[in-house]
Amino acid sequence: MRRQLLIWSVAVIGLLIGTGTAWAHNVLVNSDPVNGSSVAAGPAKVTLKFDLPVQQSFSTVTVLGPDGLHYEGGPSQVDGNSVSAPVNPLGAAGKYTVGYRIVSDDGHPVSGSISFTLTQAGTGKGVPAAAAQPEGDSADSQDSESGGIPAWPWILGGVLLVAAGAAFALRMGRGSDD
Ligand SMILES: [Cu+2]
Repeated sequence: MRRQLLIWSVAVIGLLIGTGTAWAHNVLVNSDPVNGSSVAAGPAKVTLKFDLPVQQSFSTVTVLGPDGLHYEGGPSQVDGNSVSAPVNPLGAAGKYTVGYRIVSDDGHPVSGSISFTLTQAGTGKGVPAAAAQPEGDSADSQDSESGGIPAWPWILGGVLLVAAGAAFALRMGRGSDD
């Protein structure tokens, strides 16, 4: 009975997709500069675009240079699905990492990074991390994180369902084949 296996597979996949959207956070879909790109001159600002609206509070964007110094030029601004931050003139040529930490549409914090390469050194000078950090930001961000619901019970539940479905389908198949 192959059909049983098929039905179970479809049911389990459907369930996983269903719970998947239930715990889905915002996902970065685009950026300017594009992740992995090379630029000859430093951008005046960086923009990160997500698939869902970003909440106004607690969003931070940092630009870290190859010299370990920060080049973000001020606090980030949220506009719908996008978060942008002004960028100071860049310094040394090399890889710049744009780190982000946002509060997603469902209230969960989402963080990650993209990078781009500056091919020609600019005239700018970065600042050390401590000076670049917006005041009181880290404490606020941690508060928002503690309110999140962990995803692991859902993942564990999904894994158990798949296992149960597979075992059931195998037993059904074996019984009818014999
Ligand atoms: Cu979430």
